[in-house]
Amino acid sequence: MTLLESQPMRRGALIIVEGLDRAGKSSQCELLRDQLLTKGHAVEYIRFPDRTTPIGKLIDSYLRNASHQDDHSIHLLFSANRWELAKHIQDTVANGTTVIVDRYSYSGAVYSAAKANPTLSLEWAWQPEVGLPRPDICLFLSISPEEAAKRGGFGAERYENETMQSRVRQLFGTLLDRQRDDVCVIDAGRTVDEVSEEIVDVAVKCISRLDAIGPLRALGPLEITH
Ligand code: NYM
Ligand code: MG
Repeated sequence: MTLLESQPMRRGALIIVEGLDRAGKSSQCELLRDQLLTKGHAVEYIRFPDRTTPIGKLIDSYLRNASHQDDHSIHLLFSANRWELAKHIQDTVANGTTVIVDRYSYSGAVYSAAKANPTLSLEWAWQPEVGLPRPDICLFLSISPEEAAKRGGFGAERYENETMQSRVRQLFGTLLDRQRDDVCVIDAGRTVDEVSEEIVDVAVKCISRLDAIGPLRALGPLEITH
């Protein structure tokens, strides 16, 4: 038996980082990537929305208030933007590379449902996510409204206002409760280093559990809690 045959390739992990605007997601994703690389893991870092694709460009224009879209229509574009990378994520993970994703289906469902459009419920919003690669772990960076306020004013993009953010916070709570198994809530109100240390620790533990988890799974329908 050759060395290759005796040591089958281990897959990478799919690690999602979620949270409100200003929770520090992007900085923490970059720190996590650097730490995992230092530890010898192969890593790729992806952000959603991916504004570089044709669909991503429509989303970018909408977020910058340069264009208008029906709420359902833009919602489905955000989802399509994940579907267009789904195969790439599957292949990358299968080839042994851990994929870190900055925002995913949770942001997708929660931000759209936060618009309080009577025909766009959280359940409706989740539906197009069913079947996408399911994260091995979702790290939710939790920050209080007070701490968020300390981190400076809102940006100029759509959704970056108090009303939306407080609805988003509430809906994240509802959604993450229903997906409890895969979620790890991180107190992101601490120093960058403290937060990073915990995130790296959780990510490394997740990678070491992959044999027990088995192959990459798919997102299922929302659990009914009532
Ligand atoms: N957003 C992001 C959505 O509304 N739906 C989605 O599916 C995703 C991935 O885009 N305010 C919103 C949340 C953010 C905005 O993201 C841009 P970022 O990470 O702030 O660039
Ligand atoms: Mg933002």
